[in-house]
Amino acid sequence: MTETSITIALSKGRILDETIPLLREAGIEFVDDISKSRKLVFPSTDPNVRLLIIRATDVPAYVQYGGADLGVTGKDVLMEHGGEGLYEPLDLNISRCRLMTAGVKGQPAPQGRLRVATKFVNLARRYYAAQGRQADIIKLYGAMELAPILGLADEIVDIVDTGNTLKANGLEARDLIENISTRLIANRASMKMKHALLQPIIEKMGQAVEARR
Ligand code: PRT
Ligand code: MG
Repeated sequence: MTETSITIALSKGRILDETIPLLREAGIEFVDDISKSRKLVFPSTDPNVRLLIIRATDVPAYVQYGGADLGVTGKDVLMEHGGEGLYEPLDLNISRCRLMTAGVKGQPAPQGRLRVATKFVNLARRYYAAQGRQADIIKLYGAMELAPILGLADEIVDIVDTGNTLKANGLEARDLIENISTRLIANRASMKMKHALLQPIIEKMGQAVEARR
């Protein structure tokens, strides 16, 4: 990769739809019809910029290790990753949600040691430690809502938006851990070496975010 080109790692899924209009205002649009493509790397209308579409959870690693100069991912994912080697120049204020603890409705968490099921194991470990609660963390990759119902865990740590998913599964939200939104992240070395290329993109995306507030 030369100093004149940059790579931006985008999260596929719900974040992508809301990222596309912000990129457009920075002059960056897909050339291909991404819905019909099986590619992972896409050219853009800016000849200096190529775009990756990858899993949200993989975006921090790509940016940390320089596979991409910029990335777009949720604050939840960044908190779980830890943020080493990353700058976070912009809050994109999209895909907003809350990171919460939840448990079976009407069945308060037991005193003493807790069993907690989550895909956010690092984050959960830090959170319960900061609360002074002893917790055994059980790593799951999806359908966290099942764990308390089947007696696998006393609580889960998960993303809540409307609360409908919790409700449909007989659970209730308990404590707010963090308000979440999508962030623009940058590789530390790229911010120095490619500043002239990155700065205008960060600035224009920032203006697009402000215009929507
Ligand atoms: O699907 P995959 O395993 O590839 O990854 P992913 O599920 O992390 O991707 P995706 O696209 O579903 O979500 C990516 C990011 O979107 C998250 O990291 C959050 O930053 C953000 N986000 C915003 C959400 C939600 N809102 C959301 N509602 N991520 C997940 N949810 C899920 C939540 O896990 C739960 O199952 O929606 C359900 C809760 O929604 P309500 O409205 O029923 O409360
Ligand atoms: Mg998903």
